Amino acid sequence: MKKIIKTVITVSALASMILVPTFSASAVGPYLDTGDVDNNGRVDVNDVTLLQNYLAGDATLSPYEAYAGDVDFNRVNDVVDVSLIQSHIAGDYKFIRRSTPIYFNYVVNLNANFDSGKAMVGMPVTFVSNAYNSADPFTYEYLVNGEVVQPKSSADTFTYTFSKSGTYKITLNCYNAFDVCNEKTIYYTVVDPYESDTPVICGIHSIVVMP
Ligand SMILES: [Ca+2]
Ligand SMILES: [Ca+2]
Repeated sequence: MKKIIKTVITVSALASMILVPTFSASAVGPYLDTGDVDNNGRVDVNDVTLLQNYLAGDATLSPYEAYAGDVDFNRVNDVVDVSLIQSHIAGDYKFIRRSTPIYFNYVVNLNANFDSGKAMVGMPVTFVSNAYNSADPFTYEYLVNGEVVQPKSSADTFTYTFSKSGTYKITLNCYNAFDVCNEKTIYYTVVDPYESDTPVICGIHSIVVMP
């Protein structure tokens, strides 16, 4: 049987919803002061002590405290940060930047990579995402119909092969450096391939963004 591939737009009840690019406005949250490890509004010896205790294994730091205590912004809390905070308190050192804004509603995008495959049963599809306007590094967790299909990691893409036709809820939970989660959900429709004397029909990517 001669197979001819043809694409057809998948239509679902959800298609009546507005198709828009995945985008959300960012909003500025409070600022984190560099070196203010305990986040009490001033940089003093107590911040040095807390960081030293953490390095000695005698204290834990929240993501906010760890970020404020990484005063050379190399994503590591170590003795260099302790020394720099001490120098700062003594007036001998100025931090690279004095504060960092915390964005709670930062921009998260999630889409199918339209070149990765057709939206068809048995065909791997790669989803891509990115986030910006907040403190990085970002981490990403992906869910299909509420089930985690790719655990939280630095990977901003995931590939999934659908075994049944239908409309799927694809969710991205994105976390910024402060572990603040922003969610993005899309609906993605997958169709069955079939063969006949007329062209084989398969789906193209049909995405509906949650309002
Ligand atoms: Ca402090
Ligand atoms: Ca550091």
